[in-house]
Parts: sequence; C-alpha cells; structure tokens
Amino acid sequence: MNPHDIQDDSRRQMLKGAGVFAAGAATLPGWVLPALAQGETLVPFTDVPEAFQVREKRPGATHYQDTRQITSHITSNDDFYVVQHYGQPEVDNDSYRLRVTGMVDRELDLSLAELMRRDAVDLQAGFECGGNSSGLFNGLIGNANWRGCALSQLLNEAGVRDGAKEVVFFGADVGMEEIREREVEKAFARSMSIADAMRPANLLAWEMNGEPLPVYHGKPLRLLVPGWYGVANVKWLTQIHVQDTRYMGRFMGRDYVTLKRVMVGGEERWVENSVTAIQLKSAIVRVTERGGEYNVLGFVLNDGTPLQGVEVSVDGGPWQPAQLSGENTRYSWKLFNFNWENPAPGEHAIVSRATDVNGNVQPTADEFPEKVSRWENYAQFQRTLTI
Ligand SMILES: Nc1nc2c(c(=O)[nH]1)N[C@H]1C(S)=C(S)[C@@H](COP(=O)(O)O)O[C@H]1N2
Ligand SMILES: [Mo]
Repeated sequence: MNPHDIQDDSRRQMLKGAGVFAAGAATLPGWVLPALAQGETLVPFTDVPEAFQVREKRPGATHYQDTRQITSHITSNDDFYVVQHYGQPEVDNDSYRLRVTGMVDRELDLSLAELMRRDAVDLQAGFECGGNSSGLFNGLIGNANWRGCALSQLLNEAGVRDGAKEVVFFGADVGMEEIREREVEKAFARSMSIADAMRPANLLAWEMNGEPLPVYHGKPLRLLVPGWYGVANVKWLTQIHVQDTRYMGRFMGRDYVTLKRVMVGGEERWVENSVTAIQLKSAIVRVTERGGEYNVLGFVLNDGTPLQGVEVSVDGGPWQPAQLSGENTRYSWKLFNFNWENPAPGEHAIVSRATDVNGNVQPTADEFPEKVSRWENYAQFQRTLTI
C-alpha cells in the first residue's frame, strides 16, 4: 500500500472497519498533501512501514504528528505532539493558584488573573520529546508561538534566598509510584539549578499560537524552557519550590535519564545524565517533486546555539549545503530546504547533518556514543526513496 493513504481519516476508518487496511490499499488513489502547491507531489519514502499511522488527538493519549505533513513553520495546536505520564488533569481557571514556596523572601500565591498582570512575552519555541525517535519518524515534535511571563521575573519578585540551589516545578497531575516497595502518590515534577531557572528565555506560558493553552498542553499554565527537551516543559504547573538540596524524583533521577559511556578525566566511565538541553539534531521529513524538480525539507533542533549550517548527502556522496528558512528563530525548530537536482531514476538514500557555530557536528549512527536508553536520539537519520 501507499503509506501516505493513512492521512484520510474517514477512509482509514472505513478500511479498518472492513479489515482490509493493507490488502485493499493498492487500489486507493495516492495521498496528496493538502498544502502542496499546484503541480507538486509528495515522493513517498520507502523506509516508512505500512503500519505507520497517526491518529487524531484524543483526550489522555499520546499524539505524534506525521512529519511528512510539515508544511508550515508553525505547528497548529491540533498537530503539536502530546506526551504526559499521569493523564491530563482538568484544572479550573477560576480556582487555579500558582504558588512560589521555599527559600524565597516572599512566598507567592497567585490566581491566573493576577499572574497574567505580568508583562507578556512572546516567544517561538520548538521542541521534541527526549524519547522522540526515527521509528516514529520524529513525530514527537512541534514548533509554536508561546505567550507568558518571564520565569525570572516571578522568581525575582519572590526573592530567591542565598544558599538556594534548585527550583522544582510541580504539575497538577499525580500518579502512584512504587518507591522502595511502597506505593506513594507523586506529582509530575522536574527541577533545575537556580542559574538555569534564571535564563531569560524561560517562560510561564498561558497561550499557545494565540489561544489559551489547550488542556492537552497544560491549561492554564506551563513552564517553557526553550532549547531543552519537552520533559522540562512542566504542564498544568501549580507550584514552584526553591530549595537547597537536589530534587529527587522519577523524571529527574530514574526516568528521562541517559546512560552513556564517555571519558571522564581520562577514565572511561558509564555516566547517567538527566535529559536537559536538546542535542544538535537534523532530520529529513519530506521530499516533493514539481515539474521534474525535487525538493527536500527537514528540520534542525538544538539548544539555541546558532547554526553554521545544514548539509545533505545523496547516496553517500559529498555533503552539499541546504538552505535554512528565513522564518527560523533562535529557539524555533530550524526548517531547511535542499534543491535536489536531476536525481537519476531508481533507489536513493538521503541524509542530513547539522553543524553549529561551535563546530559541533551531528554524529552518524556509527559515531554515536554507546548509549543505553531510548532518550536523546540525535544521530543522523538516513531516508530512502525511489525516483
Ligand atoms: N505536568 C506534566 N508536564 C509534562 C509531562 C507530564 O507528564 N506531566 N510530560 C513532559 C514530557 S515528557 C513532554 S515530552 C512534554 C510534552 O509536551 P506537549 O504534550 O505539550 O507536547 O511535556 C512535559 N511536561
Ligand atoms: Mo517526553
């Protein structure tokens, strides 16, 4: 079957009902991307398994996008991926409170309206789940415009005391966790150092693409840490706690922890790190054809370090420069285009790599550090297709 047929939901339902999804698909017309320009067609990848399908957003569920559908710089609130670990709490705007507690001069206890009196800041940020992978064709990703107030402003209002070390962010969502053979109720929480928390780009966001934050994305308030993996962006944020000890919790110490073998002062050691800043990564997401001209589209994500460039290699050939979109901003995803001239008919393999101004180059799968865990998948990702 043509894997692109998965896009038409009514047709998919019909096929599913008939139980002939794979078998009957050969007779279906090819899927055409709605936003394709006149005369432009999508060239299917041959590496996409037939079973790959993306569902509509559903309450409580994980949602990923079909990255072949990326047609605009901003991801709509409906397409933006969704991940959470303890379900999606419904937080009532009227009774909502945000508390700032712990090692501060003045603890704060604010309604949403009171919080929203702070100066509004607009920021574009794209991010992916630390568990995003080539198996999902990098679908746990999105890029949106966010509005909120600066986290540093609120922390300064509260007055962080000398000796404080960490800021902990708690969500309204809770789950039962078995810790030391005891079932306890825990809220989703993440922490960071005071210096990281004070980075000027961090937002307490109440708007996404001009709409109040949707339930899926943390209504009414979420933390946004531009340049970090999605897990840092605590949704349904209700409490910010300042303390002088390290916060211990599943999403800092056990889950979203990468184990890799690296050199530590000349000794080879297995090191665990909590998933934080986004590793330099690029990936090709779609190829289109128009009048015999082929265009390759991809994205780059990283921690906000400016890029030196993105390159594409065809069939193991030389790296050729791709063109970065003029719409890219420091913390957005960085879309790029590559004009693929006169590809010969037949099977091809294409791959991209990003390089930042500090000379970091996105590694090949072979150069990738030995790593045990599914977090942080930033190796070069080769795609295959037939011309
Ligand atoms: N409160 C809360 N915030 C959370 C999570 C969660 O389970 N609970 N999941 C995190 C993870 S792992 C990711 S990848 C992002 C996803 O954000 P999104 O659903 O808005 O794309 O939310 C983060 N914030
Ligand atoms: Mo995640």
